[in-house]
Amino acid sequence: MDFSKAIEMIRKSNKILIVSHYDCDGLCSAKILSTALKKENKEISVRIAKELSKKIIEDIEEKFEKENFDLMIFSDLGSSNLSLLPNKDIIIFDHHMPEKIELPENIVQINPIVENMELCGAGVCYLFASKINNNQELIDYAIVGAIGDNQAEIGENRKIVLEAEKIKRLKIEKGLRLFGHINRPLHYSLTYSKLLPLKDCSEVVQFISDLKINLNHSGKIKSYYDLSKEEKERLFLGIIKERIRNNLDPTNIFSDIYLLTKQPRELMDALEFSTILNAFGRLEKFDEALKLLDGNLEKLEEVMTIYKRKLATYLSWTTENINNFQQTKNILFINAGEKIDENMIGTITSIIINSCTNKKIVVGLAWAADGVKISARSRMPEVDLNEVMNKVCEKLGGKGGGHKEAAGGKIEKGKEEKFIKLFAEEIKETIFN
Ligand SMILES: [Mn+2]
Repeated sequence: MDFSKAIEMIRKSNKILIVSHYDCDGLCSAKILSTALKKENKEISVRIAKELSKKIIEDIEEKFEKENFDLMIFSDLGSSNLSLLPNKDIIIFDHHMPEKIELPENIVQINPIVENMELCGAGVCYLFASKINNNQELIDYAIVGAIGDNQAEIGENRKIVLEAEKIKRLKIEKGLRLFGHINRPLHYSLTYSKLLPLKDCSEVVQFISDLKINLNHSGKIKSYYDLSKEEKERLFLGIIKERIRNNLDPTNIFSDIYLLTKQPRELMDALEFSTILNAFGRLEKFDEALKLLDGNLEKLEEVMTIYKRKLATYLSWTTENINNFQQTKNILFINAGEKIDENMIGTITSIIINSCTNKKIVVGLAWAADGVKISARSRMPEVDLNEVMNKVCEKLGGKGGGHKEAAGGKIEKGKEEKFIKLFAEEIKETIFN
């Protein structure tokens, strides 16, 4: 990736408007760019966007003109909307599939996909930041962005991971395959991990105490991270024994934990950090998210409580109705209408495909203010969701795209049934229901 043109544009400008995507990767991109550019004495303003519609781009252009900005940077978005972008000096740092038009002259685009590479948006921003100055400490956010987009082990992201380990900002440990290593009470993370064939929390608490592990840690409940080496060993052995006894594979219980050594405890586990940023984004707490990234943890607990409550409500609605949803042999359609917040339909489809169904593709549809938000997840290697979503949404006058295993789109309200039919046809199946 050649950053020279982008650097030249940065050197010439003073007041820069950064427009970034609202998910973990986008928020991390905004953090990296704004920190690095402030260091260069640029005046910076950040705008977080869920998507780039015509209306949003008009808003951005108006702000740009009114407040006399001289450069616009898009991060973790922009490439798929090239023809909508205004005729101003623009830099794009993105890793989404570019719109298939000739790149307008006013735009400098840095997109690893164009060069057949894989790197998350925050990774692109980090490489750029490290070209303009010493910005090593920003590597944390490149890693969190990659984890948020589920690609830390892939392509160029891997190189950044190795660099972070080398400068000791990242430590990768083998640990139990569960979520919330540092900040979740152990019995919760164990219960949700499904590592144990036990039904509920109280059985897990009993299991832990049978192993002579004291969950109490000066009035607070221990997390996985709080266990001593000996306690961890007892826990590993206990889980392995329990799994063998129940005829479950005892080998598949570990995963890598990415520990950001310089972050506060709340944000030290990169996976927890990415979940937090996604939660802030989906609740549209953009200012709070940027403050969190600047080290202000005041709102963390409050926002996460709201998020967990919402997620639990949506998830129980989905699982209660799962047998009534339209489905084919391979696809489950969660046509949620107003039952699920459009910002969270993607999370729900991810959870459902990972732990609540044997279907190979899950598609969620939820009402948004300006149409129906669609989110699809696939674990069928022969399917390219980016292509399918793009084609089907466009047929219905909407827009869609993304990645091979995860893609999204938007169509007009009332076209849900047509979408479902066309989508199933595109995957070449008939709807039985
Ligand atoms: Mn991204």
